[in-house]
Amino acid sequence: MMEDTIAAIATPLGEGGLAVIRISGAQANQIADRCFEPAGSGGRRASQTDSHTLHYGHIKRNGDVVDEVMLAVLHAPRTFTREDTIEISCHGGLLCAKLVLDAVLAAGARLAQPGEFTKRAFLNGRLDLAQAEAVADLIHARTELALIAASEQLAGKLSQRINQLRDDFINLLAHVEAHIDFPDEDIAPDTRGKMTRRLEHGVDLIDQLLRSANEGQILRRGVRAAIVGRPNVGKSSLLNQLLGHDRAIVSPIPGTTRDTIEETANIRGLPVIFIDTAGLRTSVDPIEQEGIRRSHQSFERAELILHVLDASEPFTMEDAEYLDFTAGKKRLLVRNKVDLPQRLEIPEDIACRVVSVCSLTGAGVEVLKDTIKRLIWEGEIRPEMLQVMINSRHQNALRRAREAATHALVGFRVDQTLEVIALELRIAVNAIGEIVGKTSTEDLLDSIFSQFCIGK
Ligand SMILES: Nc1nc2c(ncn2[C@@H]2O[C@H](COP(=O)(O)OP(=O)(O)OP(=O)(O)O)[C@@H](O)[C@H]2O)c(=O)[nH]1
Ligand SMILES: [Mg+2]
Repeated sequence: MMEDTIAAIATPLGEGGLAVIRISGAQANQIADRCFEPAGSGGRRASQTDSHTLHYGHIKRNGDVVDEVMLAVLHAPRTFTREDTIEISCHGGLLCAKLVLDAVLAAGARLAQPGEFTKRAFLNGRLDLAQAEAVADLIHARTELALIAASEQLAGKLSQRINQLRDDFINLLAHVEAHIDFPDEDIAPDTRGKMTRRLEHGVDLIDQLLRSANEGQILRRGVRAAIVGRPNVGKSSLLNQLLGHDRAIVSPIPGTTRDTIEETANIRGLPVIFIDTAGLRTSVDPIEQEGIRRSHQSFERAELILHVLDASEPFTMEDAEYLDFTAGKKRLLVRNKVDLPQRLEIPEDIACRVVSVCSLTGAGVEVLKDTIKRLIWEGEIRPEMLQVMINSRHQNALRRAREAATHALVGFRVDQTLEVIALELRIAVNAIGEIVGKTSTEDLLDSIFSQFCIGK
C-alpha cells in the first residue's frame, strides 16, 4: 500500500479563502507534472524544481483549466511523510477543492484514507506512535492547555520517558537472561537485590505516568457538566452566561428548553461541555416528556452537576428530589436570581458548595467558573504535567506493563525461577513498546489512524 501515491483535501470542508490538496508518495512529482501547468515561460515542472519551492500556475484536466493555484514542491525526505510531497493551494470552497482533487486523482493518485499521511510519517520513522497520536490531539485541541500538552507530546517528551522506561526494562531483562544462559553461575544475593530495586523503580515510573492519565483525559475530551433544575429557574440563562453568547432560548414560560443543548466552553483553560437540560416535571406533553427523558440521560453521563435553584422562591420538594438523584456525583448548587427578593433557604443538612449568581447580568459567574475549575482540577496545572499526558491507549498498555512488572517483582522476592521472571519482563517490555509503536500490530495501527480525519 505504501507504494501508492495518495492525495486528499487537507483543509476542512466548507467555504474558505483557500483549500490545500496534499499529495504524498513516490509518484507525487509525476502526478503534479500531469495536472499542473506552470505559468510564464520560466515555469518549471514539479519534477524538475528544487525542494521546498513554490510555483504559480494552473491545474488542468483534459486540457481545461480547473483552477489557478500555488503549488509547493517538497522532495523526500524533508517532508511530513518523508515521501515526495506536493501541496496545492487552490481557491477555497467545496467545489473548487473537489475539482482539483479529482484532477489529481485522474492524474494517478489514490484517495487517502483517514490518517494515512500521519500513518506514513509513522511507518517511515518520522514520528513514533505517541507522536502520531499527538497530531490528532493537536488538531482536536479545544483549549490552549490541551494544545500545549499535544505539542509537548508531538515534540517527543512522552516518547522520551517511555523509551527510557523501556530501555530500563530491556536492560534488566538482558541481565536476567544472561543468568539463564549461564546457569552455573549463581546470582549473587546482592545482584538479586539490585535487580529488585531497579524493578521497583520502574514500577514507580509507571505509576507516575498512570497518574497523569486522568488529567490527560480531562484536557483531551473535556468534562461533561449537566445544568439541571426545576423549570424556569434560569438554567438556559446560566448556560448563555457561561458560554458568553446567547446559545439557548430563554423565556419566562416554564418548559422552554425541550431538547438537551451541548456546548463546550473554556473554563480557566479546561474544556467543559455544558449540557442545558429540560427542567424535570410531570408533563403530559409528549415532546416535553422526551426532553425530560433526555435530561435523565444527561444526568447519568455527566461528571459534574450544576443544580440551579431559584433564589426568589422557597426550596421545594422537587429540589430535594434532584438532590437525591445527583447524590454521589460531583455537584454544585447555583443560587440564581439573587437580584430578586430572596425567599430560598437551602436546608442545612445539604453538604454542597453553593455559589450565588444573577444570570441576567452575569454577576457571580466568574466566581462560579473558578469554583467549577477547582472541582474538576485540584491544584495548579503545572507545565511539566503537560509533557506527559497519557491517553487511554497508553494507560491500558502501562497497566499491563505494571501488572507484569509486579509479577516479576514478586518472582524476585519468592525466588521464582529466572525463566518465569524473564517471561514477565518481556511482557512488560512489549506493553511499554506498544505506546511508541515499537511493538505494534496492524490492527492497532488501523484503530489509531482511522480516528484521524482524511487529509491528515
Ligand atoms: N430576575 C432574574 N431573572 C432571571 C435570572 N435568570 C433567569 N431569569 C429569567 O427567568 C426566566 C427563565 O429563564 P430560563 O433561562 O429560560 O430558565 P430555564 O431554567 O432554562 O427554564 P426551562 O428551560 O423552562 O426549564 C426568564 O424569563 C429569564 O429571563 C436572574 O438571575 N434574575
Ligand atoms: Mg431552559
